[in-house]
Amino acid sequence: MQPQPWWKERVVYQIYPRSFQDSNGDGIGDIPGIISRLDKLQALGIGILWLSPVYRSPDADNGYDISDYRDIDPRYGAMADMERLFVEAKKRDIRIIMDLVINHTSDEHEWFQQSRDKNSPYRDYYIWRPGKPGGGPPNNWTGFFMGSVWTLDERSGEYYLHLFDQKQPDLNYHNLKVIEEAEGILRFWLDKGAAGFRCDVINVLYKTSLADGKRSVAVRGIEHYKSQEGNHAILRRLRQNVLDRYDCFTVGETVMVDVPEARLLCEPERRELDMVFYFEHLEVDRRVARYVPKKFKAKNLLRVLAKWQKGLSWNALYLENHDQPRIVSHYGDDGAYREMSAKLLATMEFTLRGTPFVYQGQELGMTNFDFTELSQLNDVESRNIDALMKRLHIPARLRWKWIAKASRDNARTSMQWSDAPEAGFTTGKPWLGLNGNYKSINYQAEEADEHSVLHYYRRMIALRAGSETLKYGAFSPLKTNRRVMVYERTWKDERYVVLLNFSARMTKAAYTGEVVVANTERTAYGGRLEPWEAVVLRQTKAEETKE
Ligand code: ISL
Ligand code: CA
Repeated sequence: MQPQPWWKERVVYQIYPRSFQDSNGDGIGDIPGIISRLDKLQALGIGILWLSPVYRSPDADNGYDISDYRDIDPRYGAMADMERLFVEAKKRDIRIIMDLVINHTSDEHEWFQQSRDKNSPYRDYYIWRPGKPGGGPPNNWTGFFMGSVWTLDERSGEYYLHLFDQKQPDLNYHNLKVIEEAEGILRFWLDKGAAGFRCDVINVLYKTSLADGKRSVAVRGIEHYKSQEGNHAILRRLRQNVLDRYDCFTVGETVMVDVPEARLLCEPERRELDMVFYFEHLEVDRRVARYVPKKFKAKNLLRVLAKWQKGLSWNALYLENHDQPRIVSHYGDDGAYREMSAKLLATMEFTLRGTPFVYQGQELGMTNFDFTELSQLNDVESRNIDALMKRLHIPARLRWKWIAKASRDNARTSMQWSDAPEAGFTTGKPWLGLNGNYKSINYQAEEADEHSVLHYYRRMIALRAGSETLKYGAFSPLKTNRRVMVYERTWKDERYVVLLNFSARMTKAAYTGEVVVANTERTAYGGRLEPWEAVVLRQTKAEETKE
């Protein structure tokens, strides 16, 4: 086999800086805090860090609204701290990728402030339009955080477009200057030592037309800007002019993509992105977007996983991030089987083909928050959804039930380091809140217990690192039903069979082989899976499988 790029060999760890480690008692995690925990990340075995935004920001969407791309927000530290982080990470053979948020800026960015003046050269950096002749916004589009995408700016009497919050105006990618600015931002961080980018909502940059959108419950108008040819051209240009000149990679967050669309965005011969985050595998138990639930079935999950495993030559594997509920509360059982199911989900993630991403706390089996009312939440999306559902006359109890399950704040509570006050995250008061279960679920306790979820993650990371079959072997689904999924990975003479029981019932699954890893103490497999058991069997060509 040809030597493979380093970003296929390594595991990525996502840090949401504001909730990871506070170093100065203001209740907000920061860069010195991250540096103080690097040894622990190295011990976990990860080789790449992805930092959610640490740039200067007024914080309307927790840093995804940037007011200066070349500066660190004082809440997180100074540029000198960031430079020290690059150096300290490098010492531990950890590379860092930055979050690239270039679909929109903050409304407090200098460009937007200038842009409010009709005669400014910056006017054309954003998308300004007069209202409809009879009054009202220029078209009928609705955004990702609900409501119209247009906000009227009193100063110039025109509307500006924002697919997200009104404090996140979209840049105008019909303007070459904007593309050049983006190139400058990429170069700036690559020159500082970044090893690549996670590219925020990167398939909606280019708005082909501003015509009215088709009827739709959510994001009306998306057919005019999702994965357009103009967007592909921009990605190719960024690649040619900048990215190809550095040893780096990109993973694009691509919204509402199917396999054919994703292939156009990340198949190697296209020379656009290196991988994409899609969402379909996290939505098999949802009806409308993320908020209306439906029953989980293992076979639906395997069908989606298989489609993407077969459809793309390389996957970005993830089960959690800062926008998703905790996976153990989502597809696992965060009660009696928390540890078992967290380990089962780890087994699944690390035995699929692609680059695995672990979100902070996932390696501890951290659960959804235990908040009891909306006022404890901070997330702009949760608040807007609640308001929308209220207008639809959905009763308060049901609204809260749905939001509590799906809110983005589930993943944003403080990292649980120890059983000390505030879980060792801060000596002050955390900006969001701390899960009451931190006394038992925390890094320190799990470090001391060799049967913990943390130790299991270490084991899975090491197992993948040492196995060509797990990294590069072909994937095929073998068998599935409501509760169980079985798939194989094959490479040369070796075959791994992965058996996962997503239920509290004992289940039969007749396969043979030597046990490579299991989330139980077993050393041999006899054809029956315990509740929430995960087993990986290894066979070589000589042996026969019986089904
Ligand atoms: O979070 C979502 C589902 O609830 C998505 O709709 C999300 O808004 C979308 O995936 C885009 O996410 C990214 O860009 C947003 C930011 O709020 C998210 O945190 C970020 O991951 C705007 O920059
Ligand atoms: Ca701090």
